[in-house]
Amino acid sequence: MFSDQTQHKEINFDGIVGPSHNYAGLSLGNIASASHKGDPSYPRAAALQGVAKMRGNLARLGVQGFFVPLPRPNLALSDTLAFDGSEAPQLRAAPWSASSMWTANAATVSPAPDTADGKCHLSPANLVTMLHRAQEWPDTKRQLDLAFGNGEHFTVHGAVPPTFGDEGAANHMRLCEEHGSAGVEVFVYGRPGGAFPARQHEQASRLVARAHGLNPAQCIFVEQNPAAIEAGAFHNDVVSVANERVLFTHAEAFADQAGAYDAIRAAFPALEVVEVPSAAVTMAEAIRTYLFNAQLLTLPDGSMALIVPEECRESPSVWAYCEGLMASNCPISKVIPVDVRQSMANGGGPACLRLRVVCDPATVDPRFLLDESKADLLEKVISETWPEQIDPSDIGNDALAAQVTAARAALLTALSLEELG
Ligand code: SUG
Repeated sequence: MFSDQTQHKEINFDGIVGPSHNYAGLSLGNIASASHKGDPSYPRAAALQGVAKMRGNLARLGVQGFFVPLPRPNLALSDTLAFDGSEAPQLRAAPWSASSMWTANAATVSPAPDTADGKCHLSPANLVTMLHRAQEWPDTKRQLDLAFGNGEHFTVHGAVPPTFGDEGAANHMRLCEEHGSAGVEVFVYGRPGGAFPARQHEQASRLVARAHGLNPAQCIFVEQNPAAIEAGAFHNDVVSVANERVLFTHAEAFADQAGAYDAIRAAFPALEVVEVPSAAVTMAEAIRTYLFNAQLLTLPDGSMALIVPEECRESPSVWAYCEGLMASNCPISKVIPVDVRQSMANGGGPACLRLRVVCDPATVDPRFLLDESKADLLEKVISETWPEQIDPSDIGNDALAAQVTAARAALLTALSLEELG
């Protein structure tokens, strides 16, 4: 029953950007989404940017996974919303959202070394705070059931009941000596009552921890700084990221910053905090550039690389900080910018685009694992079938619906994943 932990690796499952990617300004509290509302989007370029990011990490790590876009437009949702042409354009856009690309919100994952039954547990996130995201979880679960269908190694749960908002791994961090060893899981929640919604509820996090069979002594529940949510950090992964023993965080990420470090250190004494002071990078600049929405990766030589959005290199304060980091003795020895601008314009950086699963890759359905030839195939299908441009006024149009549906079907056929059709 217990999986061979010596074979465990961290696998990043990136969401392939769907053919309906658009800027409808649907996410209250997400500054990028609001400020790009009404802009034309470029789904083909967006998806190719995502594949290029995956290729880079495949070369760095030797392993990379992906999830396919969910079915859009979601006609069942349009029916439920009783669309008759009189609905507001913003409501009309919800069934078209390509937001499943941000797989950090697909699920919360507790790897086998952390759980009572020695299996990796996954709970799809209910994403109830936003209508366009709340439609995701049943289709996400279908995909998780397939990718992690090996019941000897994985348990895929249902979503948390909708009263409690759950946004998945974006509010979950894991500290450990190395990925295959037992870890401490940190759940970050927001308190409602501010100008913007607190999307992760404490009780959702606690429920997930219980369902996954985590040892209560190895779970830490931390409140996000309400001021960070007000400033536009709608998920914790906009202000913090952890990898192995390192927590890379903004100094204003948590409601009680020192208390959070103390609580984590009590369970995980090896913790190394790399704290970015506000004097070096303001909260506003951290949110604008998504410095913390980075992938913090352990490279095969044991050193760590931070994969950041290109926007970080263009910011004098953020890039000066990154250069200082690379020149210092800190465990993060490389900072590598990637171009995910199409996703960034909707508030999704490199870390939003991936779900981390620690497991033996041999236990995953291989159709969800990338290699160079599959990356070529993805690029071919995307280049041939994804719309080049979508204007917000195209949303709802039958010809676009047909194109988007056919593009996804072509991808499923190419990947032998027709059962997700
Ligand atoms: O839920 N944007 C997403 C971005 C999610 C980022 N994920 C993490 N931080 N892990 C959101 O706000 C934009 C939709 C629109 O406006 O069309 C959107 O849903």
